[in-house]
Amino acid sequence: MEVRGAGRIARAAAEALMDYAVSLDAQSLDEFNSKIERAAEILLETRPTAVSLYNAVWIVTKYKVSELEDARRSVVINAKRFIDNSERAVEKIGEIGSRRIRDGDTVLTHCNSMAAISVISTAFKAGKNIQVIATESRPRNQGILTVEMLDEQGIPTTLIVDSAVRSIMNKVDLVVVGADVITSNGTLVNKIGTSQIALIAHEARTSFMVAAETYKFSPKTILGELVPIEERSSEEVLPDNSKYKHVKVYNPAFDVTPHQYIDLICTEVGAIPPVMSYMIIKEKLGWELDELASS
Ligand code: RI2
Repeated sequence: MEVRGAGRIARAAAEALMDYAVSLDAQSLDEFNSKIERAAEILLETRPTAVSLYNAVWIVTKYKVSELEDARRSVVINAKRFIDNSERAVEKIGEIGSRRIRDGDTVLTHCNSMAAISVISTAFKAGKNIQVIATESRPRNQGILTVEMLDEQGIPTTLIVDSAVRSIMNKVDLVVVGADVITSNGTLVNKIGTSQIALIAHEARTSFMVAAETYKFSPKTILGELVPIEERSSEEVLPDNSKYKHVKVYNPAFDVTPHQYIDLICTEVGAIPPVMSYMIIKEKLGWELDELASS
């Protein structure tokens, strides 16, 4: 949990693989490949939900070479390119998504998404007079990180508890959230609480936008795989529950928002309706079904 945010997790994994490849002691290409494969497995085990991690590891470890030193070079080149593209994607999402924010709008965001914050701050830097409402995002309160970041930029922000969303939705013009995973049919998996915000926005006819790099789309969902939802420690919710004999804590970190509640997904290659998600997986991520089935 030291690295948080789906994009940051992906970049950290790419960097870790790069550093490991540079210093890895191997006598043959086979030995290098199997050590990199093991490192990739260890990284993937750290977070079951965020597909950004899976895509980053896949992109960085995809090379076809016959010499050991070429393999080492490939990992370094792939990782650097991934990190660079990922940072540029966040900027581009800001440019594209901010066009949806009008002067005078109130924007609600949840948790701490760099992609969503990029949309908000790009609109603010363009001179739009906006207000932000940020949820606390229990149980780890990542909303506090968001308000800190917005405050540093001078963006007027109101912090609310998660359960105040319905009370305030009539004052909101647009909801912007990030993504941990987007499936092939445009379903969103994001920080717990996102789906009830989407439902409330839908009821109030408030637009709901997702800001997500293309590597947040999950290729495996084309094969029908379900997205595993990480359940985190009970101590995040109740620091000491040993005094209760009949109480347990259920603490899922993410929830599922159906595509019907999403107006738009803003990626670095354009703003798309959720039903176009399949195209992103096929054309941008370039996955082939047989490759997927064997990975
Ligand atoms: P960026 C976070 O989850 C939040 O759910 C956020 O919406 C999502 O990652 C995307 O964040 P966690 O990994 O990649 O902190 O846009 O549990 O920064």
